[in-house]
Amino acid sequence: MLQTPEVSMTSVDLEFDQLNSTVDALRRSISNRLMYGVGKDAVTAQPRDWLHAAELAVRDRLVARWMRTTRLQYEQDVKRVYYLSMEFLIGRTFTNALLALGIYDEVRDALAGLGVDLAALEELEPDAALGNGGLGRLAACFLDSMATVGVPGFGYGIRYEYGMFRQTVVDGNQVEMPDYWLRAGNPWEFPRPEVVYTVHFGGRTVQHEDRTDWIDTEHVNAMAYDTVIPGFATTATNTLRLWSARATDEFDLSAFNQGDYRRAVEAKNTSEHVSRLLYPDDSTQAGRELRLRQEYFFVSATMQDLIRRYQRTHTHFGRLAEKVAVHLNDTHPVLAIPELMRLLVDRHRVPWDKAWKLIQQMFSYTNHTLMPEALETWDVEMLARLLPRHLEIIFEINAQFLKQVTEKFGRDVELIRRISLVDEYGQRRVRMAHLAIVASHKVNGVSKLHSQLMVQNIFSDFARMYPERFTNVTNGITPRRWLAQASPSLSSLIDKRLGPRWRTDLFELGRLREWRDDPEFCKAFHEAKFANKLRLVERAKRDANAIINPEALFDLQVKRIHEYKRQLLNILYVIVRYNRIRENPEKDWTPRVVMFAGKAASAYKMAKNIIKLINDVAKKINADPLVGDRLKVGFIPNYGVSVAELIIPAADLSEQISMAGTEASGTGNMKLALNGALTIGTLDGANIEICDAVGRENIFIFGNTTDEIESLRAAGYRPRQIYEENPELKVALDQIRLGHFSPEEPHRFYDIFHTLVDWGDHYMVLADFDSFDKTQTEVDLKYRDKDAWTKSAIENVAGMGIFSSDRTIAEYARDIWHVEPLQVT
Ligand code: 26V
Repeated sequence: MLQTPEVSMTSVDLEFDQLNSTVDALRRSISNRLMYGVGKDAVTAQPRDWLHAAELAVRDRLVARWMRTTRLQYEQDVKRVYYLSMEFLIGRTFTNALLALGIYDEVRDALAGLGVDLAALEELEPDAALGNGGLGRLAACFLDSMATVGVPGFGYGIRYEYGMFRQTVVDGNQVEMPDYWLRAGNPWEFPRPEVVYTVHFGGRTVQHEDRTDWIDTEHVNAMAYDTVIPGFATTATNTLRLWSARATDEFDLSAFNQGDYRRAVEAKNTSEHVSRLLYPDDSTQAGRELRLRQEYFFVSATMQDLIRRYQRTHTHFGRLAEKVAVHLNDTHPVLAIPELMRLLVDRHRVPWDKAWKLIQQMFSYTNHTLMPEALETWDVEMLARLLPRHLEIIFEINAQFLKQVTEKFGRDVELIRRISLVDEYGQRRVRMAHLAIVASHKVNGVSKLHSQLMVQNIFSDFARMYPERFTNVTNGITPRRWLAQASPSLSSLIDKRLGPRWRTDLFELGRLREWRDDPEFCKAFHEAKFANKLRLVERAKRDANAIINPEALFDLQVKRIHEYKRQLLNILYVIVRYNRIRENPEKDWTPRVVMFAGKAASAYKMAKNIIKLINDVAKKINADPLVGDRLKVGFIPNYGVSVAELIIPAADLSEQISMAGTEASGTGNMKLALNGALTIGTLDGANIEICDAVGRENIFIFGNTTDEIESLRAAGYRPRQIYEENPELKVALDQIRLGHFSPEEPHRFYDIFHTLVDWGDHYMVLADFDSFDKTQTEVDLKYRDKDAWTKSAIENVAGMGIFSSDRTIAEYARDIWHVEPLQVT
């Protein structure tokens, strides 16, 4: 640890300006920041410079709160939560900070006084897209909620220089572009060059009588970057600390002196690769070693930081578990367990049993997927090479664990094989989820159904071993970003009826039910939704030159492209609907705009082909004069947090159509319902709880349940039979097969056809088609009855109280972390 000695911590009271936030004061601050922070004047300033200046002025107003919260946390010696996640999908920060501080209008007016349009600036900020999908966005919602409810929580992760790739669509195909989000600098982060830890790799271990040493390692430094996380309507703030890799030696001076400049910087470059980019993929072997290095890199720095912070106020480790909770966001940070064991036992000489006990009290783990292929395992051979000491520790943990298993269940060889931390079939591998469960006092799933399936299926042996360990905490979303920020029109309508309190107590929305029969309120609600549809229509015109009819039903499926999420079911139905319209154009069709958005993992061929199919189908339908406004199909590129904020509030219908038993929770489903979209969905993940919350008559449920899926499979599922027996479905599938949408390359979708018809249709698309089709007809009927639709939309918003991530965080705090909110007065 290269900490500067703490002599620099004096108790002199600094004199600094208390910043107030009147329009005048803000205008002055922004001007000052433009001059002295950015180094421009009003003549030379570009829009980006104004954004930067405004961001700095806003940031200044957060810093005093941040310092104060940090001081209070020390004074109250509070228990802290370390939320470890490989992903944080933050999106933009500027607007969020303005709303948290309650100075949006003031900053808008201050900028207007300087001749600058706030809305135009907001759009210039790049998204911090340090994540892939649901898991990463959940972490970001949790940061917002922890700060808002006052839980002293630190997010810890990696400061990737390249985040999630930018998706462009060229000729209907996804093309990935690098996302160098730091290009223009990141005004929200504070580099902490004095907070640096060395992280070791490789080498070997030496056993001494009383200790083990890990020697001959290579190393890289981890340097901290801190971002303030403001709480909403509270002065409490939290910190997101992201680690960036720095070479331990700047360059090889002797190589440099010999004129070999390339070799001189080579080692530096290689070691700094570790924080270069976010893994966009869970479908290739390539780069696995670098990914393992990333995982260890960030947890090692984090555990060293944890110990250092604890030791600032404590002389021995006896109270560590009273003061610290460590949460594992999926298995990616699981190496924190052997790393903390190593630090405690090898470095601080805590006896093994005592250290292990502390760890079990401190750690907890959330599982985010049941897909067996997504459960992480690491090759024993690779671990032995990169982290030899950690492998020894894992083996020791396993030995003690298997002893307990035997004590409890007798010598059951099959059980031992299944439950062991080491998978001995073929290449030996360490099962990270097993390690997480053994070391944690609580393990949770992310929806009721998922938590139930978790203990019935993938973790059933563990549930017998440790029944009290397993629990559910249903996911949630932050209403600040997903309603207040994303939908100003709906928010201000709600404010007029309920006041602003719903932002921090989402159950308040329940009171909207009082007005569901009030024609005036229903009209205003409809208008607020319509304003959001118009906003999207205008953007579609501006950015894609697309003309869409705002009166049409806006049907939205937004999420990662994956077979289990079944974008194919949706597009198949679109094709059937298209054929019907062509057959009978004169019928009184309910006009629809079907929109898709989402990224495909770059190595996931099938997912990329699904994107191409959607675009080919869209091209054909949108150009067909016989169809006109009755049906339009669009693929919106580059789905991410900011695109979501634009399109989710415009949706009428939310497609949540995964095969039952595959979507752990879903959080897009919550965002859409909170914005007044009605869900068409299967009884999967959190859809079930959404159904309970909004009422069966305000949601469109279809398809086979998890039990039915299982029986179908057991009875021998035959998709070809469904294909043969449903003539309209057969036509649609044949059109796909024969190149109706891809005449220039008739076999383009050969694999899609056969996957569904002949290769087992693993996600049972055809089995659910008929039910989906019939339910879509109900959707049309209801949409034609504007009042009934609006009433249901209101019921959806009103029922969303339970899906606030504030509720989720309160449950984690009470049942898992055992932390109290900070007292800020
Ligand atoms: C795995 C890997 C493996 C290596 C490369 C990068 C990578 C990235 C992500 C993952 C696991 C993703 C799991 C995930 O995102 N699960 C989603 O979690 C949401 C929050 O709990 C939940 O709502 C979604 O249903 C679930 O799919």
